Amino acid sequence: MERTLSIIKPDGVERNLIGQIVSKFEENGLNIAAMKKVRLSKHQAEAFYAVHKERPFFGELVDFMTRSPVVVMCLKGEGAVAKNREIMGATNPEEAADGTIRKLFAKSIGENTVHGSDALETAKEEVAFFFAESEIY
Ligand code: YYY
Ligand code: MG
Repeated sequence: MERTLSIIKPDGVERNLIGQIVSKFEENGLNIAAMKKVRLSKHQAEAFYAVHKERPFFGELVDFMTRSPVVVMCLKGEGAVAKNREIMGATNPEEAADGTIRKLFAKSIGENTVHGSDALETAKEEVAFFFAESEIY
């Protein structure tokens, strides 16, 4: 069983899409092992996306992610990291496959509705960024 981190970003929470997005994960065989709503601080958003700190979009990304609350989840299942990325769709919603969360809901590459860990190692770090082991079921 793998674990991965999912975030419903501010644009998804603001548009009342939490239920529809969670359903996508459950329908595709992923289990919600932990879940909470949080408002990220600037410091938290900068730390979470530190890998992108030299990129031109970093400032906008941090502003967006701190604009309003997000929902963070630990998803669990067989091949959860890759499966979550598949359910999410490509970073740019214009390139995302039909039926994916980003194709269905995302408005732009900047406001693309969901985050998902990109590899097993980053998944471990990202899950631990938000959840204590005792909060994961
Ligand atoms: O993992 P994923 O979210 O699909 O994309 P990343 O390349 O890790 O970028 C993180 C985040 O940064 C992306 O979801 C939106 C934003 N972003 C952007 O605003 N403009 C880009 N050209 C690339 C990424
Ligand atoms: Mg990424």
